[in-house]
Amino acid sequence: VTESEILSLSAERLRHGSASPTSFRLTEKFILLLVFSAFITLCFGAIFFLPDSSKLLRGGDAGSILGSDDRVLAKIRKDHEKALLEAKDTLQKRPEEIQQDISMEKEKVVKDSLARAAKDGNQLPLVEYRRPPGATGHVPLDPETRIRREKVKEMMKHAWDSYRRYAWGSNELRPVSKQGHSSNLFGSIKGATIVDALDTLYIMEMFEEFDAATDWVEKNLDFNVNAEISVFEVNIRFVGGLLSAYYLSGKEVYRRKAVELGEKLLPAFKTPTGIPWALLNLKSGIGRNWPWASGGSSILAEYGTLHLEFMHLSKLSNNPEFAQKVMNIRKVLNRLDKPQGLYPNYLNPNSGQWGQHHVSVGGLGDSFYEYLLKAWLMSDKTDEEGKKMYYDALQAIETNLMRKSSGGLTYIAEWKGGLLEHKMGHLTCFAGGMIALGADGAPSDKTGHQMEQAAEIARTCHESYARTALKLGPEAFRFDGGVEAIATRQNEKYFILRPEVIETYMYMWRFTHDPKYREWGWEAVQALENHCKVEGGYSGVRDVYASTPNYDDVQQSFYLAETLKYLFLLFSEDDHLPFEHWVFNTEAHPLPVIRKNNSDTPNHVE
Ligand code: DMJ
Repeated sequence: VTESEILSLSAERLRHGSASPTSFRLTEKFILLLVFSAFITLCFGAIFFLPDSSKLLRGGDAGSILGSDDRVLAKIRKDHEKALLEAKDTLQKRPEEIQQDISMEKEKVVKDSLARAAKDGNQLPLVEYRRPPGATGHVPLDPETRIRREKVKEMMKHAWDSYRRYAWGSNELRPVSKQGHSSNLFGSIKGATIVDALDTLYIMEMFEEFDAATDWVEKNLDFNVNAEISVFEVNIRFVGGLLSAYYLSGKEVYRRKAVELGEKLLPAFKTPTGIPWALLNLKSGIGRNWPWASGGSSILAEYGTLHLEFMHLSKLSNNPEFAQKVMNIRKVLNRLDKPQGLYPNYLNPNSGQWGQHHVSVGGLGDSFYEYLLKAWLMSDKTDEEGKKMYYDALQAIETNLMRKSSGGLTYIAEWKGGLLEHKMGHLTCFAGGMIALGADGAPSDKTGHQMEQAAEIARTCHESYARTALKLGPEAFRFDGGVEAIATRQNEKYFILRPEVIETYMYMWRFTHDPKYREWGWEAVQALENHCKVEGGYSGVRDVYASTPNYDDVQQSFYLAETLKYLFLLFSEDDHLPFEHWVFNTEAHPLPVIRKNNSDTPNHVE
């Protein structure tokens, strides 16, 4: 029966007036029966197929259905009340408390996601790699500078090829005996020279060598060692070297290895104050301090030289723990009284009190000051705390340690409980470069003064070289007993290929373009070639005042990381690793400035 047939039947009935049920014709009755039985089938079907039908069929009565509705309603009401109470609680909190809750919640989310990632075997979050400007440079226009730059590259090639030939995989090379050398600073971690040299190879565009080094790192660099290492040395050379190699090349293996090693260093911070131990067993995670350091103290230049690398580790791993650890060091230091505004070299990690009141801008103190300034620069100048600590410390150093000799040489002495020792270390010579780097950010009336100080320190350090037979600087020189800028003790006359004087020439050249700094750098190149170069590489010498070199038979890894890199940059254009984009760690490993518009800026992590 079609719709139109039913319609026509109804129309006919209308035409004949209203019809009683008894007057239905057979066909009509049949159609009605059909419609009725369809309706019954539909109702019956509904009992089976409606969502709650099973309950009905299981014999659930109306009361129990109503009961479950009540329960649902009660739960909704309870949730609602709970949410209201929570909202009320939150509104009663102070904004700082709310902020703290948010950061704790955020931290928890990060930790959970890291734990999940670790479980998946994928330890690192995805980061977008963008090469910062100036990773490689171009040939200088000036022909003499071009030749000098090429010469430095040749020196690097000789140092690297010799290491590769005689000591591949060892930490350092013995260039006279032509074999490997292992210092106990790295425990049984291997390949210090390879990791320290990576970025120098890259910036000199020695890519075949860089690839060979990468291959070694991928296959052999292993931190799962049951041995005690120096936290400071491993951080500045290995973590720093790996981070720079990552930022220059974008190769993931370097990010992975840097974070892996950073995690291995974290147990060093398990002390009552959070001031890390100097030495750490990488397997057991047990730390201790150097036995000779004032009553079990940690060393300022060691625990104070982790900041730059650890901020980058947090950035590259999304793990805020690294940054928190180094920010806590600052907190501890800021709570302490400083004698004359100076930072003693020794601090006890258990009591949080200073050890002996010895102050130095050379060994045991040096890079702590450097990292305060560079933390500020690397944070895109947002780390105001680091900035203040640096300029305050420099003021105290100027007042208490900086002196001028009767011959007119400015030097930075050592301070021992208020008494001055008129000696300046080769290590202290880095301060010329540091002061020049910070001069621009100093209060405006101090900028010129600090540039002068930097230039004077550079001149003094140059004198310490010029007054020797080999034209290489001694380990320490004195300004007493009638001498100026000369080593008087036999055990201070050695030169171990250190970079600090050349580092200062490089900074001074960039800031002043005074040609004398390139000349002084070139003098150093000639001295290195004449007195340190041997068939199997470059060696340190035991006495710079002797007319012929007595070799110490060690090619230090920092010779490739720092000395040759700073020489190369001294003879390069300023846009190669420009200071507005890169900050050098204390081992000369370039780290990019962390831009403030990036949500991962150091202050944000803090
Ligand atoms: C390097 O390892 C670093 O420059 C450190 O800060 C001090 N000593 C050596 C180089 O002399």
